[in-house]
Amino acid sequence: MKQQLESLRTAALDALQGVDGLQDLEALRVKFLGRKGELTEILRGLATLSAEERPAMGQLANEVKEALSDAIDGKKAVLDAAASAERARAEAVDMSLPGRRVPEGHLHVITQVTEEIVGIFKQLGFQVATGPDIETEYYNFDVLNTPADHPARDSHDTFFVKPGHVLRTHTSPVQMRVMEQVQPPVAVVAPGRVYRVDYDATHSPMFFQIEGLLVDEGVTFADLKGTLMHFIHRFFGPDIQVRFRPHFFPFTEPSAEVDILWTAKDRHTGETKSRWLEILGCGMVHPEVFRHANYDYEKYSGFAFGMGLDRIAMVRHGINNIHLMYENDLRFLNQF
Ligand code: 2NL
Repeated sequence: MKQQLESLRTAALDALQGVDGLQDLEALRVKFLGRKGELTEILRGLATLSAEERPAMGQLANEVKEALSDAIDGKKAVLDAAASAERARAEAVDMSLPGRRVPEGHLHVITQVTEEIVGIFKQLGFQVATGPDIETEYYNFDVLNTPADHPARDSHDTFFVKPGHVLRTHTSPVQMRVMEQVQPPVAVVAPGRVYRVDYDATHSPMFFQIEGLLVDEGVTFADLKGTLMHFIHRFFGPDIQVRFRPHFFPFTEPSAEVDILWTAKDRHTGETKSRWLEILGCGMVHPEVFRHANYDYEKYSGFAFGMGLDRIAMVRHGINNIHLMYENDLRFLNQF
């Protein structure tokens, strides 16, 4: 039995050398020290020994058991330490790595231009007004002194929603609705979507416009000119050259169009070229418009203006096709 115990010890310690995983280690412990293991098997033989032999053999068996148990515990500590070191390595976070960027959005180029223009007029005391995209023919044309046979009222130029209703072709109806609500002095700007039957590189059937209206006692064309010059110099810079050109609108008299001398670098030849670009239309509000608004046109006068926001954005950024701004291609939009 002594020999059995010794060779068990040797075999177990040998086997322990080759163990490199916690599962194998547990299997080894069961094989040698478990309730049905090899040591238990040998110890059954104790009963057959004489009373003299039994204590010494019992003591040896205990020694072997302790020795194996200690060796296994020692090995377990080594394997545990290796496993936790591996886990620490695998789960390590390198705090010096750069973070993941969250994609950042920004305002659409037309919204940027709109907010900048609205901001300039707000600082002059204008208030912002809005209204519906679907308008009655009455607000879109009649009250604006646009006769029933005017070409703009044709279905070739205007989207008719149902008889008597159109997609507004300008934001003037917004100012008309304001005038119905409040007596002068009024100073409002009305930015918003407008619609016309038109499609080419510089026209989209839906586009953006801002109009302005100022009415008070004693307002003159000089006020119109001073206000618009202030706006143009703030928006396009103090050195920009400006030209007022006589024009006609049914809702203003006299009327003018305003051009700026725009200098741009030719993208192909690189040479700089200057040309007059129309940026807005304006005029003194027609007495007929005041009559529809129930304003006393003997007492009050006023000016109005309108400009295409898409057009302004295109001039400022050298965009040659209006549709680029409506295609939502981020490679285009992110440039602004
Ligand atoms: C343009 C020209 C203009 C107006 C709009 C207006 C509004 C009222 C009364 C009188 Cl309620 N006029 N608006 C006046 C002159 C020109 O727009 O070229 N727009 C893109």
